[in-house]
Amino acid sequence: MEETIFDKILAGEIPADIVYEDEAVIAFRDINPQAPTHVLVVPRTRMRSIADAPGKDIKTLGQFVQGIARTATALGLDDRGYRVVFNTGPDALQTVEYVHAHILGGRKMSWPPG
Ligand code: DGP
Repeated sequence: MEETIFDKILAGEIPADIVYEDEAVIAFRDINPQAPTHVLVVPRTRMRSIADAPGKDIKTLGQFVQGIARTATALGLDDRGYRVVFNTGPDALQTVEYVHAHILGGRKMSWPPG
């Protein structure tokens, strides 16, 4: 798989505003925020998108999901709530081919999403 911008952030080669990290994930603020709080959670184990999840081990996937929840807690979003988005493939406008969860919060969301 080709190296992505998130590989470089994980390797410390380019800077990011990191808000949470643990042994399994790193979380940093999106460069183009769509809400008052907009953070990307990236697992240290590479996947192209969430569509690769069936081929990954349960521990890696579980730690990824726990990392998303822990990041939201660290951001103080638990009381008001937040949205988690996995853009997957061209119809969903996925632009970075390294799986990432968007955490969006700090405002009332609308539904359906655009
Ligand atoms: P997606 O469409 O789901 O692939 O979203 C990728 C997100 O990554 C997009 O919201 C902008 C963000 N992004 C792209 N390049 C960088 C970067 O260099 N730094 C940070 N912090 N975010 C980035």
